[in-house]
Amino acid sequence: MKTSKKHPRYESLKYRHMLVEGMKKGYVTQSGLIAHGRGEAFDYLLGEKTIPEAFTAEKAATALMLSSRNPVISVNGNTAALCPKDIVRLARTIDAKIEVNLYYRTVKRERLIEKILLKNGAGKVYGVGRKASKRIPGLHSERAKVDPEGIWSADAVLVPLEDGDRAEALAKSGKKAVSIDLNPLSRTSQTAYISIVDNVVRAIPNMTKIALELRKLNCETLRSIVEEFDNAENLEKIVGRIRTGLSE
Ligand code: PTJ
Repeated sequence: MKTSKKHPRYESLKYRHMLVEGMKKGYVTQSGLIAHGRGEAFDYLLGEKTIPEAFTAEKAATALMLSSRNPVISVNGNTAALCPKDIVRLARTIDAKIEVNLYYRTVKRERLIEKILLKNGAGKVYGVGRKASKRIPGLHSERAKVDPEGIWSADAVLVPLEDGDRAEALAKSGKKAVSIDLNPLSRTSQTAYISIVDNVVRAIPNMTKIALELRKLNCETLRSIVEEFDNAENLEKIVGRIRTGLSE
């Protein structure tokens, strides 16, 4: 379906249609559409823009990824539908690997997402089919399956649109999880090492822009940016912002 660019909700409708297309092609799940609806509701409460707290988290997260030994970006169905090119650009800018990791895992979906990422310029895509031969301990969903060369050996993992359990399991395996989730109260946001409360379509390009600046800095300076960031305090500010916005 074609939507006029003059429509006041053009952007929002465009992203909905991208997800519906992804579902028709078989790589976005029906639950992915429901998850998007929940995200939209929080985005609305946050003004559908990158709030200052989100930008601060994006900066800390970019510094973390840049100062990590083996950073990996995890990609699911929704992310592949919404911003595949931006994911590839970010991966290239911060020198990170890209791994397909799905909650509703099927080899067909993995291969379709791999194809999209390759078409958008990715050199290599991890975690597809038998390559996901390791299991993250303590995680009982299909998300546990990871690539030994990707998430398994990563020290920092960027996880857009999670389902809750993984940030905790990644932390227990000694990895630093960076979440992108519009819900500041979700289990993912509450357990991630750095929680970015922003729409993935804004957060990923923001991180690329930030990375172009930060990658000029040395590792020590990057680490001090990460250390100065207080995730719990940042999340509290975001919840406060929603509360104030509603009472106004
Ligand atoms: O592709 P798969 O099989 O890995 O499945 C992906 C989904 C998204 C279906 C799966 O991870 C899932 O069920 O997720 P949840 O538990 O519904 O959580 C998704 C979270 O992402 C919710 O807290 C939403 O608010 C948030 N969210 C939705 N859309 C966006 C978003 N956050 C950032 N940007 C969005 N565009």
